[in-house]
Amino acid sequence: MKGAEVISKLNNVLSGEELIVSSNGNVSRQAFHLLPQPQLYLRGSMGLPVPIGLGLALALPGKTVIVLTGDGNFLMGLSSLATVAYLQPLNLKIIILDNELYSTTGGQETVSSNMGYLELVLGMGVQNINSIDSIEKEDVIEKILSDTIKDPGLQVLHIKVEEDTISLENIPWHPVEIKERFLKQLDI
Ligand SMILES: Cc1ncc(C[n+]2csc(CCOP(=O)(O)OP(=O)(O)O)c2C)c(N)n1
Ligand SMILES: [Mg+2]
Repeated sequence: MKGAEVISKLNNVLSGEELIVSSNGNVSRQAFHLLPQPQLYLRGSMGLPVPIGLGLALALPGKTVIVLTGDGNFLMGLSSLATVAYLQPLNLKIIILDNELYSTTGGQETVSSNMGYLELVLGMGVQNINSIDSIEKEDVIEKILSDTIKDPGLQVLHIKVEEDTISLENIPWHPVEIKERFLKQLDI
């Protein structure tokens, strides 16, 4: 399955109350077009979805925070996962869409094809890690996504996906507008 198809499946299992942080490039564009708006769509700021998701989860413990990240973004901000594991925010759910590429910038290879995500994330101290292939698990992926966001505690889901062939239109909002719209709906 392609990353956008996984995000569409995620849309089917959201309650609408979740806060979603998406990584820059295609993932944020897909989140913008395929999920309820507004969310925190990162633009330009590569590597930051996990630390920003961590901050949100700690600040708003009553909210479920979902981080949707490409593999390149996840790897760039990898050290923050150790902090996540140490702090164990119960309301944080991290979904890694791993196409083994920096697809947004032309499909250069990341180092993901050489990595064992399960062992890596476990070794960092996250107990609830699931690593799946979207093609093998196509029939049950919606259930796995649902479990990831609804099961109690810190959860990490690593999904191998196929490269997206359609690039969706860019987000029409400036980053400042994204922040303002996101904060406004938080009602704090
Ligand atoms: C520090 C930095 N380096 C490079 C870029 C350019 N850039 C934007 S998106 C992207 C690829 C992101 O890869 P990934 O998170 O795997 O998402 P994908 O494009 O594969 O969906 C890159 C290299 C950037 N925005 N910031
Ligand atoms: Mg990628």
